Amino acid sequence: IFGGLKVSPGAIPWQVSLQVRPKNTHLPYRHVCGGVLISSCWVLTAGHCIIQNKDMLVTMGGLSLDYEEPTEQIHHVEEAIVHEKFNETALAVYNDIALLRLNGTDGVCATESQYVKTACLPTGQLPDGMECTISGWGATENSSYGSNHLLQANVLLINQEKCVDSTVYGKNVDNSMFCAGHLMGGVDSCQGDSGGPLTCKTNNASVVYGLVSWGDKCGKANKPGVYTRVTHFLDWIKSKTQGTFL
Ligand code: 4AZ
Repeated sequence: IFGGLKVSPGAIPWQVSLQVRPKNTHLPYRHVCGGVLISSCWVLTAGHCIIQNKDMLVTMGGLSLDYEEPTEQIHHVEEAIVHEKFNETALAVYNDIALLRLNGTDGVCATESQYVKTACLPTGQLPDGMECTISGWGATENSSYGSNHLLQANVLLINQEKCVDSTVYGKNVDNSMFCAGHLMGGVDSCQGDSGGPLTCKTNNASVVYGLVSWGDKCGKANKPGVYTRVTHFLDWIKSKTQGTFL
């Protein structure tokens, strides 16, 4: 996160850290991406975060990547479902969404607490200019390695016509994506934040409106972050989780 502030305990309780290690090794798990808890056993993340043949776990309820906090829950990933039309090109990432099914019994995986809560799925489009929140442990203006403490920043939803303007991203952005940020630059998501939440508060509930996906570097003027448009994938999410969501 560029231009961010440290998150306070319990402020972004749906944030997860997706961590991987080579299969069947004792190498340490390392943070690769963010994700969003949407029900006890399901996490949304970006398609480009899924690396095949790796052991995967998610941590939630913690703020630091350096040590395990008493509030933290760790869950193994049983299955990663990447969108069938996920496609990463040199210019853009299309259908950049995946579902992680956590290991649990009788539909219980994550346990709700002050520090662990689900985000709501959106029910419709939100207005241009709305202020929303991004968060993650990704690269910052001071460190390309990222932050050991979870950071957050506020960004604005950018009009789609502006996002596809030739001075911004042009035709590389389709309607399964949207831009958010500040056209002046400085406040943005970055590498390592991918898959993490862009949430907006509507009717006092936080809805996961976007997932950190891609962009032209980070924090540059006229190159806002590009987010997976979660509303475009509601039917896909329902079809993949049906019967096991809540
Ligand atoms: C990345 O490389 C990446 N500024 C993620 C987000 C953004 C740019 C790059 C958005 O994963």
